Amino acid sequence: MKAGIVGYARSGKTTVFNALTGAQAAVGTYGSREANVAVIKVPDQRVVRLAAIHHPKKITHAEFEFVDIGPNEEAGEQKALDGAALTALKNTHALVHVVRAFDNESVMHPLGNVDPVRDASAMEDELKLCDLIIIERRIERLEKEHRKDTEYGLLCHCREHIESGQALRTLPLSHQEEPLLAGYSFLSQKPLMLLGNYGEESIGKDDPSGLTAFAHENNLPLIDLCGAMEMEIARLPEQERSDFREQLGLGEESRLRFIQAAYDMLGVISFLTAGPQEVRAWTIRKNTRAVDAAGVIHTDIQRGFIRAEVVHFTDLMEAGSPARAKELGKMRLEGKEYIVQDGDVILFRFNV
Ligand SMILES: Nc1nc2c(ncn2[C@@H]2O[C@H](COP(=O)(O)OP(=O)(O)OP(=O)(O)O)[C@@H](O)[C@H]2O)c(=O)[nH]1
Ligand SMILES: [Mg+2]
Repeated sequence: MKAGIVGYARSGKTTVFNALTGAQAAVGTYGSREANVAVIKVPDQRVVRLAAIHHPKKITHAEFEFVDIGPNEEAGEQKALDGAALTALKNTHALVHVVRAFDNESVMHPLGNVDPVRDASAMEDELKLCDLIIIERRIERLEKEHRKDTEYGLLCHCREHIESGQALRTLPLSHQEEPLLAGYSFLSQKPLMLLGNYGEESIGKDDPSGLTAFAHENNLPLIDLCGAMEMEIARLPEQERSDFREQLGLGEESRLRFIQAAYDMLGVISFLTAGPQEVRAWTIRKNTRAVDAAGVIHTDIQRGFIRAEVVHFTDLMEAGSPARAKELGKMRLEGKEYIVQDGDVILFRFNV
C-alpha cells in the first residue's frame, strides 16, 4: 500500500512524514523541493508472537510506503499541487491531507491565518479541479475522434458528478466501469484521510477548529497528531519512546493509529502465514476468497489450490501451539470460497 502526503506549503507534511516513517528528511526552510519517499514495516504484534512460536529463518512484515510531495513550484503557494506532485501521486492508493492546526508565528501560512476547515475544503476543491481538467481534455479529444463510446459516457458522468460539487470517490462504479477509469489515477477518486497537525499546546484538549465536524459531515476519516513532537519522539531509541509518550500524555503510537485508520479507509486486512521458513503478514482487500488470497502469495498456489488450513490468531494463542489448536478443533479446513478474515493464520495445501 502506498499513501501520498499532500497539503499546503509549510503545513508540516515533511514533519509528519518523518514522524510516521522515522525518516530524517529536512523540514522548514531547508525542506526538499523533491518528493520524499520512505517504506515502513507495518507494526504487527501478531507477526512477532508467531515468530516466537516458529523461530523462522525469516520474518516479513507488511509494508506501507509514503510519498511526501514537495512544495508547488509552478503555480505558487496558494495551490498545493503542481505537475510534479501529480506525477508523484500517480501510483498511490490513498491521500493523506496534512492540515495545519498548529500556531507558530514564525511559520507563515500561504492562505493567511490558520484555518483547518478552510484548508480541508480548499484541498477537496483542488483535487476535483485537477480531475476536471483531465476529464474535459479527454472528452474533447474523444469528441474530435467521434468516439462516443462507454468510456466517453462514463467521463461525462464523472464531469457531472464533479460539477455538482462531489468528489469522484463518492461516485458508485460498476465492475465494468472501474477498469475504464483506473488508468487516469483521478485524485478525487482516491480515498482521502485528514490528518490534523496540532501544536503541543493542544494535547488532551478539545478541537475548537471545527475540523472534526467537517470530517464527519464529509465522511472523511480524521486523525490528529502533534507532528513536531512526534517527529522528535520517532528519533529516540525504541525503549525511550513509550516512556516519553506516557510522560507527555500522548496516546498510542501515532504510526499504529495511522496504519489502523489507513487500513480501515482502504478496506484492507492482513492474514498470516507461519512456519519454520518464514512468518509473514499479507495485505488483502476485505471479502477476499481463500483462493484469491492464495494468489497473492503465488499464482501456482492459486492454480493448484486444494484447501486452506485456517486457525484464527487469537485461537492459536489461546491454544499455545498449532498442534494443540488442532486437538481443540480450532483448526478448520476451508475451500476456495471461504472469505479470509483479519488475523487468520493460513496454510495453503496445493498441487501443481
Ligand atoms: N509548532 C509547530 N511547528 C511545526 C509543526 N509541524 C511543523 N512545524 C513547523 O512548520 C515548518 C514547516 O514544516 P515542514 O514539515 O517542512 O512543512 P511542509 O508542509 O513539508 O513544507 P513544504 O514542503 O515546504 O511545503 C517547520 O518550521 C516546522 O518546524 C507542529 O506540529 N508544531
Ligand atoms: Mg516538505
